[in-house]
Amino acid sequence: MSLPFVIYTAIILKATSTEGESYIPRESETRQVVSLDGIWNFVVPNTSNPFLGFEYHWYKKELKEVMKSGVLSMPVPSSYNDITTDWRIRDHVGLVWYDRTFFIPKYWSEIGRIWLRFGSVSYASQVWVNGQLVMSHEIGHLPFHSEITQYLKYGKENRVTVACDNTLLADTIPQGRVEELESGRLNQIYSFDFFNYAGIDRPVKLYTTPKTYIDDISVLTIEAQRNSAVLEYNITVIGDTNVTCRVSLIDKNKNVVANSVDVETFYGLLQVENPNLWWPYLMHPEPGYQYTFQVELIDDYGDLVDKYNLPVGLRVISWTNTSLLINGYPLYLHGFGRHEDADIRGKGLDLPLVIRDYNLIKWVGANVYRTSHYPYAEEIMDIADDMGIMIIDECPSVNTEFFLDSLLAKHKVSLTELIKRDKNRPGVIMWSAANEPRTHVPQSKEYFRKVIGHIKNLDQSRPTTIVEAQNVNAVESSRFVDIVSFNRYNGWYGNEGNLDIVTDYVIREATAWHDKFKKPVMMQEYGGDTLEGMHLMPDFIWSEEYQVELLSKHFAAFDKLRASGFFIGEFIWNFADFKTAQTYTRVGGNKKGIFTRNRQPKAGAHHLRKRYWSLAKEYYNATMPLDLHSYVISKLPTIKDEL
Ligand code: GCB
Repeated sequence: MSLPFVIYTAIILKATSTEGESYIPRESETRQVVSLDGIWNFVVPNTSNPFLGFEYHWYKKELKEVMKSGVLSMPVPSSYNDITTDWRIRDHVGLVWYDRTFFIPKYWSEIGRIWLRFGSVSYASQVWVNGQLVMSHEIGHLPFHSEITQYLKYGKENRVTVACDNTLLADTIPQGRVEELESGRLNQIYSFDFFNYAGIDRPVKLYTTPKTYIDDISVLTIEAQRNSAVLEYNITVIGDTNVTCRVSLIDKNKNVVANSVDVETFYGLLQVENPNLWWPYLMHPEPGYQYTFQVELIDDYGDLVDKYNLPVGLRVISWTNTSLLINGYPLYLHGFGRHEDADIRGKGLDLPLVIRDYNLIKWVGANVYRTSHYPYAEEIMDIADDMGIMIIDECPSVNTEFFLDSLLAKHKVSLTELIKRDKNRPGVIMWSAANEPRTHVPQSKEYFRKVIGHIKNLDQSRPTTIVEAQNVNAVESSRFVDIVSFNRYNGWYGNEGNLDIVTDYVIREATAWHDKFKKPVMMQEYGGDTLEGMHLMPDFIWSEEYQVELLSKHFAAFDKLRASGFFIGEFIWNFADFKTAQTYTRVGGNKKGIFTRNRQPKAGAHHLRKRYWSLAKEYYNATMPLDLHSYVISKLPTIKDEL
């Protein structure tokens, strides 16, 4: 079979790694941010010639000028797949095109530098401004940006064009395969269990910086005690480095609690007396406390050149062979695996949904989730930092089957970009290098030794994990990590209907992982598909009763394991129902959520809530919500006394 897209993905996928400033654009006295979100023009090319757009230079004109018809309206940010009524668009494999126009005020020509930044485009993309190629990026769920100062027309209308390719192949992250059907249509095949949504799925921003600007900031809490904390910082500046860098740590009452001026190295330490440490939700009455780390560049005349305000939390993560600690206190993690997923918008960032999800996370009493199976939007991460929700930050490597050198290189790039993006976040407590790679395959050992080594080169302040699903006896890759994670679907993909075996199986397996690797152990996935509103008694698979019972059998195992001293976390799969590829094992998607896709609770959510709050009470003496148990009966001592 000839696969034209293998060639054009090769063109489009020539990744130019993003350089410099990796943090989210924020406005300040020296910076402006303008959103390019809204309705863009959208074209799905005639698949008989996927090259058409490149051959005819569609990026040189407006799509509406190029095309006689077929230009659709597409919201940004959103996945494009479920917006239209056409299954061909939903299941399209290959390139799609977006464009829109925008105005640049005349005075911006004097402002310094203008940048264009995409929160993510899935999977690969090329971007043109006024017909000139300004950047290419490969791997979804990660931001990229480029300076576009020289490509803009000032005081005039400008145009941005994006070609986006969703093709997954053996050396993309994640892996996939494409087949040509008898009908001539291309079909994307992948083994991971979520819909391969695509498009400009996160915000697009134009922003300005001065010519001399703060390029990158790294902060690291190196000491977090009750009466003192020490923050190490490292700042890089691009442009005229003959500026003074003033650094201040400002508390929520706007008091400067520490500062320093360092002309030479832009590196230093800040000491804070009686700090407000960053504590997780439920562990402290004021969780998620963040200071503002303010960086100012000052020129010889004392004028402000550039300024950036970064929220920072003071906290230290540490770990031993049996435990994970924050600020010296042992953690017990109780949370979820999740997805960025909702009807219509797919993986598109949707702020009402984001806040609803956090309200549910808090309601249910979870203190953590894993960004299964890819990095989540920065807006979502910001709220976790702010609310004190801990995050296991996963890169987009899921179900890796073939351990190619070319894949390893990209896997490392995905981790570099992820760590660059999230290195300063207090909520991120661990890096997950992959979900369910085929680690029974011998080549996986060397592959993951390199992957974990790469993470350690970039950040040693957080532990690492690989979320394993192969038989513990066959796995070697978890030798390299700090915390062992495993997924297992007892009572669902094995022994379905036999819930009486679950507790023992879970205890046995968790113990085996610990015995083999001598590391703390977490169960990262367990659960069963549950059709909302389906009630069957006695419990039967797919019913809400079965999910409740399946959870209970795991809870019993977790309690025994907690007592054993090495078991540090339980994560139900999944927070909410989500869309998958079409298969006879999925009725409209994966239904293992304790919430529906519409974010309403199943019976399992109420059940889980009682456990998570009880754990929070037991470990951190959290105050239980008053509505945890609905009113049933009061003791009437007077009646008994009278008898
Ligand atoms: C898994 C995967 C997850 C799936 C889940 C399931 O092991 O990690 O992506 O969705 O099983 O429900 O099958």
